[in-house]
Amino acid sequence: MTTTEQPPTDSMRRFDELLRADEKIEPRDWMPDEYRKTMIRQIAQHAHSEVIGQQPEGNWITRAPSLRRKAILMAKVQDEAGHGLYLYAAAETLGISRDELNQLLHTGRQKYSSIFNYPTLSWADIGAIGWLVDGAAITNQVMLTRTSYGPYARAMVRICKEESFHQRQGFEIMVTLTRGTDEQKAMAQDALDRWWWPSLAMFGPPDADSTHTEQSMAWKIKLETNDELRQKFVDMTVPQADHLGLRIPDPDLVWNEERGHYDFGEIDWDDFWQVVKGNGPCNRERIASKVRAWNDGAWVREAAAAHAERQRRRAAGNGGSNGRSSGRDRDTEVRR
Ligand code: FAQ
Repeated sequence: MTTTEQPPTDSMRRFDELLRADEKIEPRDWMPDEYRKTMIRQIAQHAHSEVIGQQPEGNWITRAPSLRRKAILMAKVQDEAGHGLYLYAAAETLGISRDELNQLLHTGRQKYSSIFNYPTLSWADIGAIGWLVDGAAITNQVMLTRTSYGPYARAMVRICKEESFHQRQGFEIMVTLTRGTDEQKAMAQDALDRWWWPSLAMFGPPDADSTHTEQSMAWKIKLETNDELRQKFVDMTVPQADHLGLRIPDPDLVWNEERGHYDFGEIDWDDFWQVVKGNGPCNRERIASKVRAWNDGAWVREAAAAHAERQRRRAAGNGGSNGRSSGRDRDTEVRR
């Protein structure tokens, strides 16, 4: 039972039944207001992360060390924009518009992931982001392919496929650097030193301090807790660091035979909360760039809306037309 405070209505019973049967909640289904709010918060935060997450890597597109690396990085950054768009579309099915979501982000009323507030200081950071940040993102998102809200779960399936390509391209950069000159190896180690702890913090606060985990688990939004996912990520990543010949910057990291997992040191949660509150090294810069891009893009949104409106009017005036233009109409359109 997920809604214990009032006597259950038929709608609540149906919602609970869907969850119990591991079926998806769809936009047409009744859902408790708090479920809707939680979904909007999480999906929006996720969408904003994908969009803001373009900035640290976008910073290296002009400085990628070869044409091949540049083409791959551009494709990756474009993928992140696409993920943001699927996710905004999923959030819109809950009755909030993309404009509103952007306003909430720009005015600090919605969050994005802490990880994107750290600077990318060297090319090795692009390897470390793909390997660690995308690696952490997939660990969390594989779980979310089975989350209870249908549009979010379906968006996650496609996103995970692309994230796993991103993770591999990052790892491949790290392989190349660690097999290179001493200077390149040092760059790779330095990137791991700086990105390791923020990547572990990405999973959110420890379970004991997590505000939403208990309710989100009851609603099957989350199927694993922050600490369980963090452990999974550490267990997966330590052998990869060994393969690269890199040292994880944690003196307490040790295999625990009894638990069948790695033990690891304490995360600096004060640093995490400072970053979440807006005081990380790049928070101000990230939001300022986002707002600038949004304002600069106003004319594109206006032109697209005017074009859609003209298409709609034309289709409406077109008697029995199904609203789709023929190839010939499209040709005429382009010439005008
Ligand atoms: N950063 O009660 P919980 C990517 C907040 S995508 C900032 O545990 P919850 C792809 C949380 O909102 C990365 N804030 O929260 C990519 C809450 O505050 P509120 C993004 C955080 O929701 C790769 C408070 O702390 N992925 O990287 C963070 O149950 C490379 C208490 O926390 C997603 O968003 C944080 N790290 O669990 C793109 C996945 N953690 O709202 C470009 C979807 C927690 O009450 C390049 N999201 N907070 O004021 C989730 O799975 C969950 O929302 C968690 C947090 C697990 C992040």
